[in-house]
Amino acid sequence: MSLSGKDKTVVKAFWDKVSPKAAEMGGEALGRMLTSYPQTKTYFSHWSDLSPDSAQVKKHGATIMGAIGDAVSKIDDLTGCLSKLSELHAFKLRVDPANFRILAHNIILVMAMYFPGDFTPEVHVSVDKFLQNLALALSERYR
Ligand code: HNI
Repeated sequence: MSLSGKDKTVVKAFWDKVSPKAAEMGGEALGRMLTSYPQTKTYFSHWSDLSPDSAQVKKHGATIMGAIGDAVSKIDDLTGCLSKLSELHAFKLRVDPANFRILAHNIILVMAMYFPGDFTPEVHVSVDKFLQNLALALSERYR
């Protein structure tokens, strides 16, 4: 399911709205993932606090959204852009790639919470496709 030109335009325009709030939204999405999908907590067992209010969760949520913002700006080459991160998650962090979709789901949810007016069904379908493509690019080095 490749991104059309229209998908890319829609994602970039929506990201322009989101980006001032992206760091905070990343913390919200990560905190929700860790609570609602507790199996994901195993990867962060070295952190002292995995609650949604945790400073570590907020900081890492901002880091993740920073990487996603970078991917938006390189939307024509997601595989190249995410190659290093894919390698890190595959061989060092050993994250099961099924979890990328779980995080993507939580990010979509938080986008709808923060931007209920802007998050139209049209935006939803393009952002969902983008995050699925991002998850695929992050899974590229698992071989
Ligand atoms: Ni992920 C570290 C980006 C999904 C577990 N992750 C990072 C870093 C970035 C990043 C950036 C920091 C890299 C560095 O230090 O050089 N992660 C992303 C992105 C996604 C993602 C863009 C998907 C949208 N990561 C996930 C998922 C899990 C995950 C779904 C597990 C459920 N990531 C980790 C762990 C670390 C990590 C664990 C190391 C955290 C630490 O600092 O201890």
